[in-house]
Amino acid sequence: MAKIFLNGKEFEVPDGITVLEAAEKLGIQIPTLCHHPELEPIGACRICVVEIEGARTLQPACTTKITDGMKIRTNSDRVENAIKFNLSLIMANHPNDCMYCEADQRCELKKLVHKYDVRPIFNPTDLSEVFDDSSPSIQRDLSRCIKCQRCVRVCSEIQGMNIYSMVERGYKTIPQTAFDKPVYETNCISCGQCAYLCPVGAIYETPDWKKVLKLIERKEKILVAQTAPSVRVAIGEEFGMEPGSVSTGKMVASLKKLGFDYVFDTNFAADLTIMEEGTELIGRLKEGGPFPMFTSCCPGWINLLEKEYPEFIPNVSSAKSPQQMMSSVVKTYFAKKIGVDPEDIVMVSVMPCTAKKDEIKRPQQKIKLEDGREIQPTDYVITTRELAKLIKIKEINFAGLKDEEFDNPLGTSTGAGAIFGVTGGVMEAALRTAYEIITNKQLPKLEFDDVRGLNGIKEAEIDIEGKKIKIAIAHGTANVKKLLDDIRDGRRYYDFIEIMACPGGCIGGGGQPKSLDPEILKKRAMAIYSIDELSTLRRSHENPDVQKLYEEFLEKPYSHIAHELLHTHYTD
Ligand code: HC0
Ligand code: SF4
Repeated sequence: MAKIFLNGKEFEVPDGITVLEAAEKLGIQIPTLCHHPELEPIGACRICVVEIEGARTLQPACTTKITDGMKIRTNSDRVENAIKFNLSLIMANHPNDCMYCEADQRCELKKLVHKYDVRPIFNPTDLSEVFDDSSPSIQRDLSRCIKCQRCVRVCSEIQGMNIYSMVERGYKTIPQTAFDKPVYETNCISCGQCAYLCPVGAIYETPDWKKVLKLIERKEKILVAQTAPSVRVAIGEEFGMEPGSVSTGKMVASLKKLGFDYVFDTNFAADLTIMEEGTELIGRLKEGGPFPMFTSCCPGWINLLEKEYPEFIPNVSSAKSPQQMMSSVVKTYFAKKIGVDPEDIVMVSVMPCTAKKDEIKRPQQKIKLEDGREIQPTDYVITTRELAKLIKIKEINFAGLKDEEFDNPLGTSTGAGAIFGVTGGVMEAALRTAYEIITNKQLPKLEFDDVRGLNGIKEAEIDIEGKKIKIAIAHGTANVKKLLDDIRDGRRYYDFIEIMACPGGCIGGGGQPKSLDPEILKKRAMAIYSIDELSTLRRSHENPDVQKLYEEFLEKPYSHIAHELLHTHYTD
């Protein structure tokens, strides 16, 4: 432990931590912009400066390590003036047309500019704008960039993709792609982590909320929504609720209030995915491969597969993701049930993910109707943040809403479907079903502890009737690449692998509410597992509505019609 004096008071703090970490532990706020708990500190923005006795200049709190006896001031006039000055330098090159900016109320810069009452001290410089709307998933308006480099760092440190680097000098410095290519023409996998960490509105999800708002207000078609497993454990954060709150009923109620005619649960389709993917796994186990088999539900992973690891294409499950299974079933089975033309239904998905916006545009995902028309199953994807934006625009009091239930028959789900939203969850759900179908016995314990937790790569060996199945789970694309490289080069072998591109799985998706809480993924994961624990049904094959869907329409897993509607293929 080290003794420090912070703003005149004596404290003991652990050795080796930074001034910023020490202040956070002691409940003293130091403003930051480039800092993020998931990234290595770089001291680029100079907003976290503090006075340290004996040092000639102010020091950045994020990179300065505590030493024994250190005397630190965070509240002097000198510190405040420096923060104001540094903020005004940023504002000299930053537009102040906040009413048009996607970051709106959550902009970290705007909050600090307000707090420190900063006015630009120079005339705004005419920065040649870089506007990139090439991607269906993310847009870039680099006239708003504050050079914090969070996008560059998350894309390289956590995702291992290295799509951006800082180019040009001085105030013209921006994060740019190689050869200034539009981001969609690079190897970008659309994960949206750069947008998730952007403190301002320089990178953001492609704003489909505007189109959805128009749909709601014009109300010309039947509006159907589906909500992904991890939206319900995060959306409350946008409305001041405690991180880790489960807001399923309020989320459904808010969509109904917005004007959706039906709200279905992607968790239902997660159960359906297990029936299809589980059957595929059992088939491969009987036929001897190809192994390893990979899960297919994360579209960021599918983009990585096609762009950088095409040799694994035959290994990936052909099952569509739950999002796409749900929409395919809505526009066929459900449309028939309610007697409407599928093209009179607009299907909107609420997802934690920006890559889902890209997934729905894949031509291989189209479905063929009985009369030969080919249609796109999902029409629009909005992120958790975009749904919150719509709720705020419509002045709906989210926290005060009375819980409502999903509609039927596509609203019932099991705990196995719920855990899809967290790393390891798809694997656990698949094992629960595969084990019981292969052995014809009930699992003595439903929880597979080895596949849980936030370690980047998890592995285990599962014994199913004497047959040992080696499994692995990877999340965060840098970890995923490490695992794939090891498999490709023969350093590791597995039978079944779950891949999620974002850290934590969908709970940490690029479209989730922004958070600087270092424990945020743990809190959201705990909320997901609590949904499973409280469910009466916890195995996908027990879902009565999934069983009914097979009886009435799909016949059996892997049937001809299931193949037509629920499976896809990949291209390099
Ligand atoms: Fe996910 Fe999904 S679990 S990818 O993370 O499989 O986005 O939450 O909706 O489709 O169910 C995201 C989350 C989903 C899908 C499901 C899967
Ligand atoms: Fe990198 Fe993901 Fe952003 Fe693409 S979307 S630039 S892969 S962080």
